[in-house]
Amino acid sequence: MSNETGGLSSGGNRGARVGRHVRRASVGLLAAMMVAALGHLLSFLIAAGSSPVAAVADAIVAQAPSAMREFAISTFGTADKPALVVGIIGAITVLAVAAGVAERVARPWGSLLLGVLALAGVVAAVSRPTATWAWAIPSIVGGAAGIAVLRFGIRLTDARSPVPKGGDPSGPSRRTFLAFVGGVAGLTVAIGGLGVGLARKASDLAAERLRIALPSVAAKLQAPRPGPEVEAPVSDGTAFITPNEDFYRIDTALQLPAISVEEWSLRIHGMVDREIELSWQDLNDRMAMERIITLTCVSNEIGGSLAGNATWTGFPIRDLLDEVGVRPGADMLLSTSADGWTSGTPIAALTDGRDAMLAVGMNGEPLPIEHGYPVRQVVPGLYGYVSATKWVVDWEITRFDQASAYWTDRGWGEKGPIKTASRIDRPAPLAELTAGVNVIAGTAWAQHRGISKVEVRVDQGPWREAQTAAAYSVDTWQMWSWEWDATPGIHTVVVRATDNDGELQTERRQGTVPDGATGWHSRTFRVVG
Ligand SMILES: Nc1nc2c(c(=O)[nH]1)N[C@H]1C(S)=C(S)[C@@H](COP(=O)(O)O)O[C@H]1N2
Ligand SMILES: [Mo]
Repeated sequence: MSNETGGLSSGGNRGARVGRHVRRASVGLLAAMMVAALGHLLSFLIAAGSSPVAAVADAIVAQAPSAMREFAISTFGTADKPALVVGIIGAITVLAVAAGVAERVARPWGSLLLGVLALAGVVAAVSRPTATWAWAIPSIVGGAAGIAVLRFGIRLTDARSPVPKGGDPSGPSRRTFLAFVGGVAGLTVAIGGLGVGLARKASDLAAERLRIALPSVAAKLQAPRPGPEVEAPVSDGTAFITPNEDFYRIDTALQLPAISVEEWSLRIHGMVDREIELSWQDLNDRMAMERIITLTCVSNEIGGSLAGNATWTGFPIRDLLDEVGVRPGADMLLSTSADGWTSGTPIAALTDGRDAMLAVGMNGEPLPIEHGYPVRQVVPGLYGYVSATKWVVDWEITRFDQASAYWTDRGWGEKGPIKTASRIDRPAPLAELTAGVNVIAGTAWAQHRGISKVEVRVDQGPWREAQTAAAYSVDTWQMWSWEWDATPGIHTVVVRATDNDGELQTERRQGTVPDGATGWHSRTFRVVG
C-alpha cells in the first residue's frame, strides 16, 4: 500500500469520472482487438475467407453503391485500399469505444453491440461463395472472447467504487485493472502476431510454389496423353482428368502444414541396410516419372465423390527402397506427415511393379498445398488412408505386427485394396427426363485390376451392357455410358461393374467402415411422356 492520502476535491471527482470513461473506452478497444485478432487467427484453421474483419470489409466493398466506390477512387486514387483500411480501423475504434462506454454490469449494451458486430462477421463470412457453416466459427469464438473481455473489464472498472475516506486511490482494484489491461493487451498482440506470422508463411509458400519447376521427365517415362476416346460421350459427364480445384480433399489437418522445399526432407530408416535423409534437391536429382492414377478414399459412400484422377509427376518409390535396401522380414512402410499423421503401406504394393510414387506434381503443377505440397505418396490400387500420405517427411521400414497407423488405430482395416465401384454421374438425381433416348453416363473403377464390363439395369429388367470409353490403364477409372429408351413413369437405374479378374462388383451393401463401402449405385428418375 502506498502512503498517498486520498482527499477527494470536486476536481478530483471530475477527474475520476473522466478516468472511468477512459478506462471503459480502453476496455472496449481491448475487447474489439480481441474479436479481430482471435477471429483472424482462427480463420487460419477454418479458411482464409472466414476472418471476421476481412469478411465484413469485403462485404462492404462488394455491397457499396457504385457512387460511393467512385467517390473513394476519385478522392483517394490508388490509395483507395489503404483509405478503406484506415476507414475500417476508424469505424471499429469508434464502435469499440462506444461499446466500452455504454457497457454496464447490469445493462450490457456494449456486449450487445459487440454481439451485433460478431453477427455481421458471421453473415459476411458464411455468405461468401465457397463458405460452409464452419466459416461462422472465427466470428462466434472471437465475438465470445471479446464480450468476455468487455464484461470482465467493466466489472473491474465499476468495482472501483468511490475511495473511502483516508483510503488509497491507487489501491488493489486499480492495480488489478492495470494488470488486466496489460495481460489482455499482451495476449491480443501475441494472437495478432501469430496470425500475421501465419499469413506471411502461407503467402511465402504460395509464392514459392508458383516459382519452383517440376522435374523434367524423360520421354519414355511420360504418361501418354489421354485422347478423347477416354472421355464420356456427353459434355456434362465426369471428365477423365479431375482438375486440381475439383479434386476431393480428405485429411485430418485443421491447419495445412506449411513446408518450404528448403525445410523439406525425407528420412528413411528402420529395417534398412542404409539409412538416408533426402533433401528436396536430392529427390529432384533422381529420375522422374509421370503417371495418371485414380485416387479413392475408403470413406467414399456408394455413388460418392471421394475419387479423383490426376496426372502425377514424381519419383518411383521402388527405386528409393532399392537404394536403402529393405531388410528381409520387413513388410510395412510406415510413412509420417509433417503434422504427425501416419499410414502403413504393404511393401509388396510398393515393389511389385506398380507405379507407386513420391509425387511432387499434380496435373502439371507443383502439388497444391492442400494436396500435400511439396511431396506426397501416390500408390495405385490402395485407398488413400493406407498409401497416399501428403506432406510426407518420414519413412520407417517396419512390420505390420510391430507398427500401426493413424486410421488402423481407429478401427479401419490394416490393408486397404480399393474395391470395384461404379457410379452414375448423369443425369442428376431425381432429374425429370423426357420419354425417348436419354444418355446415362458415369464412371467405374477397380484400380490395378481394371474394368472389363459395366452393366446397367432399369427397374427389375434385364442387365444391359453399357458402352465403355477406352480404358487408359488398369490404374485409372473408366467412363461409361448407356442410351436408355425411357418410357414414362418413375424408373430406377442401377449400375454394376466387373473387373478384369472377372469378379463382379458385389451387390451386398456394406458401409465404409472398416475397409470400404460395397453395393450397387442406383438413381431414380421421373420420365414424362
Ligand atoms: N498427411 C496426411 N495425408 C493424408 C491424409 C491425412 O489425413 N493426412 N489422408 C489420406 C486420405 S484418407 C486420403 S483419401 C488421401 C486424399 O488425398 P487428397 O486430399 O489429395 O485427395 O490423402 C491421404 N493422405
Ligand atoms: Mo481417405
